[in-house]
Amino acid sequence: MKALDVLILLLPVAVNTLPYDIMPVDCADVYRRGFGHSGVYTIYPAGTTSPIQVYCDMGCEDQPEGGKWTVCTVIQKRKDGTVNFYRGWDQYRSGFGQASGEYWLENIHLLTQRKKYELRVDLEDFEGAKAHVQYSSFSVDSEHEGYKLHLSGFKDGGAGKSMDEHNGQKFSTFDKDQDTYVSNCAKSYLGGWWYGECHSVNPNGVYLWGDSIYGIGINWVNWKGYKYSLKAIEMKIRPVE
Ligand SMILES: [Ca+2]
Repeated sequence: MKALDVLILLLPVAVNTLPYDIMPVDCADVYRRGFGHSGVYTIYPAGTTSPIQVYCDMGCEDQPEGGKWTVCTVIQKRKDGTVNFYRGWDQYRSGFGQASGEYWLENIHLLTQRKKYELRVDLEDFEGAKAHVQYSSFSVDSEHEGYKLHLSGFKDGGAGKSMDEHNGQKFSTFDKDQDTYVSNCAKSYLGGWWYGECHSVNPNGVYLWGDSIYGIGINWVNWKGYKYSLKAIEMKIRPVE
């Protein structure tokens, strides 16, 4: 039995508290239960019978002096090319990869319905340079609505506004073209993403160790252009206070 499960069993159940409320929905909930180390934890965004594994980053923002410790739920992670991200719709819906490594989290839509979140995306190139962006509001509509992306409140950490272009787009995979382009962007650029006509960032593209064929790598155009594929990228969310 995992430490987290033990803790949940030991949590006193208040008279008016449903089981749903005592299960952690995200990493912020995990942290509140006393787990302060970054690592893999179990969360229940879809309820008690649907546990999912996630990586919790318990220090996801460079804090100014006296700043608050910030906890993020990692929803997407690339770092070494060990997981294939060129997958179909069902795979993006149910999530894939390993919480300890590279993955796409299931139930991102459900998470963003449970709480209001902001988004942070951390980028790293193969020379060790880092950059990030933040959006003070991040949510994803239901599958019925095409998993449409909503972003606002851009704050630059050196990576530029590339992701803005994807605000308001539906999610597309090679087997479900919901982009706004005449052809199939997911097929052209070998990922699954909120493609428009087609992309300015391609976090779920092919892992290419630097040099990228135009647009198919893990590109972030305002930072490195269409011909550079990043070493690492992490998309993470935290509840708005
Ligand atoms: Ca299309």
